[in-house]
Amino acid sequence: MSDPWQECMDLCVEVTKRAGKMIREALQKDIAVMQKSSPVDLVTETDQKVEQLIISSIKEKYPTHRYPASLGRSSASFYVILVVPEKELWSKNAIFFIGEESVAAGAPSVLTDNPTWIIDPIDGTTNFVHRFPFVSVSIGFAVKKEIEFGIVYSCIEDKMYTARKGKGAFCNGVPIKVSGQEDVTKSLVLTEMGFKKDPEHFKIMLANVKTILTIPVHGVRSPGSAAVNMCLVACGAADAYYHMGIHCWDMAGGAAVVTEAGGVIMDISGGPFDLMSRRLIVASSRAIAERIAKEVTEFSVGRDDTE
Ligand code: LIP
Repeated sequence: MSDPWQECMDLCVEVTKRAGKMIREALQKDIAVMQKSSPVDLVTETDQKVEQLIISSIKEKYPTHRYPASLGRSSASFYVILVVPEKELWSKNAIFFIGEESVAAGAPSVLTDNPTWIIDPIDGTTNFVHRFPFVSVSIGFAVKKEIEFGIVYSCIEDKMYTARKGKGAFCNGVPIKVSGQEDVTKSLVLTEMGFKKDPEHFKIMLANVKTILTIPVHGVRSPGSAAVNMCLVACGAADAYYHMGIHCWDMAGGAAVVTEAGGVIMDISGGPFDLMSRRLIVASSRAIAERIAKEVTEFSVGRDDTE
């Protein structure tokens, strides 16, 4: 049987390349920075332009792909949310978008069983603003809430990570595999550290880093792009990555890559991974993922589909 999503994946790789080129060109110019939810939650015009490029390119080929709900016209003129009758919202044949900047502009963030493009135009916006070289375009495509394919283009490094469910993971066309490391004391662990508005959450985040370091592990690193972090685990350059407080668009592309590279993905509690839960652990082995789940203290980050 032919692969129903291969054509979407091929388009995705091509569009992601163009998006990466746009980001590299923007790095040559002045970057105007705006704030979203807090002084450390940044967005630039490039994030918005790249998402417009991605969504309009997909819509050019597939004009019926759309946002999932009828919210009317949002304040950003590009993000025209289709008004559709209530009964058609979850229509069987519809294919939806969830995009970081579309959601910021008022589009819904709901994952249904319908095929859904999950798009982060710039994963690592803070890195982009500082020209710190881990900046990626990340796109995942989920069907029945399972990721069918994922593309992460680390566009300054020019590394194109691709993964199709059941068909392996690749970097620039070359197959990649996790390290297979089982011994946490020999592992390199990735996480992200940032200011948290809630002082209790901030304390727990820092305490978690101390707990992981004192296992001891070989080291803890923070590259600054969730999608790149997952790809670093996927190609064996790191052995684990954990994070609380990211979004489905930060996770969808990389989740496919790390899973297809033989990695383990789970919730921070050690339970099953949930794309809308805003938290995850990925690792080279179940032993390391479970040990991190045991060591890390959780704090509440809400969900992508209820905020
Ligand atoms: C970012 C993540 C990063 C995390 C930031 C943010 P964005 O995504 O990739 O790892 O520390 O808080 O979520 O906002 O650049 O797409």
